[in-house]
Amino acid sequence: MIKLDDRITKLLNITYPIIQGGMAWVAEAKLASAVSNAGGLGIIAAGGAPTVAVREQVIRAKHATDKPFGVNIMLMNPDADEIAKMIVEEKVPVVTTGAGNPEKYMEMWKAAGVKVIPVVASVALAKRMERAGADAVVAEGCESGGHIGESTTMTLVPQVVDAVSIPVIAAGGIADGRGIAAASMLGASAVQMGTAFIVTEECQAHENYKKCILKAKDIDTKVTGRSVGHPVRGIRNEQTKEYLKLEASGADAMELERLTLGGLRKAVVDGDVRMGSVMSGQIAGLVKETCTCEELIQRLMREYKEVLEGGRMYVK
Ligand code: TUI
Repeated sequence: MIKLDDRITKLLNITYPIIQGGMAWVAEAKLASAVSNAGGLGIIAAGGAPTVAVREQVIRAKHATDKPFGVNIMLMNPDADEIAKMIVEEKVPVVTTGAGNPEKYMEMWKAAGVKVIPVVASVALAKRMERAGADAVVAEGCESGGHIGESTTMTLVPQVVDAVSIPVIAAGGIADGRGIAAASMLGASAVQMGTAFIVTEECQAHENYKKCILKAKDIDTKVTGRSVGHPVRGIRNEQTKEYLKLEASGADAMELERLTLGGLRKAVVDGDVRMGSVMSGQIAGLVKETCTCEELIQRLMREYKEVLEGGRMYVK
């Protein structure tokens, strides 16, 4: 029987090997603290927010939990340098990064005792991150929502596991105990999930956003932005339809950006799921009910154990 090892739970001082992904606009203090209180690792997403707003979320999370939590820095954020320093000032226990290479901050974070977990979409970046002193990496397959790489979770995770000695956290396409068991078979030490946490009661995303995920079928996500080198996965709607039409007609980056600028805020905060960006992973089709973070994590662990003990979860 193959089981997830305890390298990540030990490293992060958490009960369950389940990490909630840092989703811009969606992953705020309320969600992150609920996940941490339930025994996983909650993460506050900086997204494109200014430092002052991210710091406020960190302070809120500190009031809401005494368990470890993390901050995700989206490295294209113009405030990334400042947020990187704020993490040290506020003694945030864990930092994850996305959409870039965080090497220039590693020394500062390591010196301050912050656990550093870059999200990578390739073996090359995983190796580089290990050399730079990362404590672990999240290997994120292109089943994920938001900004994605080229490889699937099934192909990326074992290749990253073979290429590095630090623990690997699998992400992309995981939303139940079967997914966690599969990740353990590929050599992962933990999983990171995003889409499944969006529909939890503690997540403050707009009800329309949650409904889109709850009613999505297997084929309901689309990838836009491949032509401009910035692929983003989300639930198909009027915006993705128009975007893909423009892309096929050879529109330039400026024209395309007009369609997506502020689109995530529009969907998450205003509930405009027609013309906003409803970022979501391909696993949305498996996400069918709302529950608390505690209930979700308990269910995931129960299902995972059932699968390990002989596949009971598959019996109808
Ligand atoms: O970062 C993510 N996913 C994201 S970030 C995001 S914010 C956003 N907001 C509005 C529009 C578009 C995006 C939404 N989703 N995942 C981690 C991730 N990192 N996926 C892929 C990468 C990545 C890609 C290239 C990391 C590094 C990289 O190259 C760095 C290098 O220097 O080699």
